[in-house]
Amino acid sequence: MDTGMKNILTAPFIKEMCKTASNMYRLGWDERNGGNISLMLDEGEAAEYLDPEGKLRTIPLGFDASALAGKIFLVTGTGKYFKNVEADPETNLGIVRISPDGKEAQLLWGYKDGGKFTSEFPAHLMSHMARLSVDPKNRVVIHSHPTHTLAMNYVHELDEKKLTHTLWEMCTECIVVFPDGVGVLPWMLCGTNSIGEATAEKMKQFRLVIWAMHGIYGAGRTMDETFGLIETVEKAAQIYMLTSHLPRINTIRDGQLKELAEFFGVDYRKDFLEST
Ligand code: 2HA
Ligand code: ZN
Repeated sequence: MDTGMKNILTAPFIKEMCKTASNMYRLGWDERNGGNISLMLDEGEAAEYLDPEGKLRTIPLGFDASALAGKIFLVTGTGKYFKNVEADPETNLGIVRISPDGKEAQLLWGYKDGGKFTSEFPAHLMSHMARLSVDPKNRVVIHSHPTHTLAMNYVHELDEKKLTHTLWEMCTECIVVFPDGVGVLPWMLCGTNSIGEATAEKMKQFRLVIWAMHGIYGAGRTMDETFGLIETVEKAAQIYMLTSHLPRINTIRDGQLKELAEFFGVDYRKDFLEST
């Protein structure tokens, strides 16, 4: 039967999701079932590949997502391994539409083995809502367990100003990539609405939020932007972990951070510089 639909496995959004999950796995950031990704799809683009009436089943969300009613998300599955996404997207990923009352996700494609979305989907959706309220172009939320970022959590103070400042000092481009800094949540139980609400609250100010001793959340307009944010924090954390036990002879000074931010025209957290 020719439905006129394009093959979804050829869709750019599926390919990009697969590539991102594979990259993150190979970087060692997403062991076992660690990490999750959600991407809000353009409705017109999704309709080229999916019958909007072709609802496979509904899955309760467990919180009120009515602000996202009708929105369609491509999201990694619970218990699924990033390692396996590329070889079998239809089992490891799903596409869901938020129901009109915001209480359920309508499964349009994927989770072929009867699975469902990541346990962190409430945190993702709440983060989408928070980011959309400050940036209507936000589309992506990524959660990951990058190694050096996590290591740094054990040896550096988990204070937003101090942590951001240290990261900015580690690579010249950091303040340009994440001028808004990095938010930090204390250790909290994951997979709950509470951590989702706390993450979303931070997301109103930050595109990056550290979950202490667990990992990081990033949000952005595209997969590249969001991945790049996490990648840049991870690079800075790696430099920190390679150098923090050695005598520090050189550093990037606050005046230089300011010069960078001004030259590249970014609106940075001025209160995160030491001198303020
Ligand atoms: O989905 O990373 O935080 C696995 C996780 C939960
Ligand atoms: Zn996690």
